[in-house]
Amino acid sequence: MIFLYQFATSPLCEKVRRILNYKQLEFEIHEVPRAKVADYADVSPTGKFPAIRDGEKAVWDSTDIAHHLEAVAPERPLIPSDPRDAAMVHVIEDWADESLYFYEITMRVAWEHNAPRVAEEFAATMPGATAEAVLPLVTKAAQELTSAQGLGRKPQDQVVRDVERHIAALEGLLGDGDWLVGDSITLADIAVAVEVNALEYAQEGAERLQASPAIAAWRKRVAEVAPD
Ligand SMILES: N[C@@H](CCC(=O)N[C@@H](CS)C(=O)NCC(=O)O)C(=O)O
Repeated sequence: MIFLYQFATSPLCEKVRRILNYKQLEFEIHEVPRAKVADYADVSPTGKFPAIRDGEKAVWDSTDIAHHLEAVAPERPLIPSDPRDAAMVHVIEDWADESLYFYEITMRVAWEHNAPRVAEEFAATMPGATAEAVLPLVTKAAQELTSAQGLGRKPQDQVVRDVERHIAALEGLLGDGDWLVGDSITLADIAVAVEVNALEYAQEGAERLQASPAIAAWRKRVAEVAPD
């Protein structure tokens, strides 16, 4: 049995759930209380989640988890055997995890006009907490994170223009194909789809995504093949 340690509201944790489901692996979810992260240092010494425990082995970081699962459950592959395709999957996954991730955190959680849309979901992971009490805390944490990273210091209209370029790039990558790399689902599709799912919580993200039937159809394909 695999144990997944997660924050339910994290797209990177959604990424791991979808990988596990695509690979048809049994797993049990353990929601990490945000105030007790230090108690989980044995599964995630960085204090970041997702992390998994698979038997004796603990693996943290969604990319390392994806590669671990690919090694132990190669039957339904998500990383292509062709080296160029594998390289492309790696680059696209990194774009999702290290760039798109900060756009979604900025727009979905750090921007005060969008944050109320996610307050209920954050509160649901914190026993006894109300959405009203949770909202200022998660927004402040996201503002500090994105300010330190840099995106949080950009004017909002510039961030939206960046996201428009990212959405156009995603449409360009898809072209007339069904998947981002090759002719079957890969880790790249899952990594990008979870960030797009999170971007949709932001009003500006939802408006731009509504204008793209190709992205909508691709998200539906990902959700069918790799469900949450
Ligand atoms: N590169 C890591 C990033 C994980 C990450 O940043 N997780 C966030 C939730 S989405 C987290 O644990 N944040 C808490 C913190 O930074 O203290 C991965 O892909 O797993």
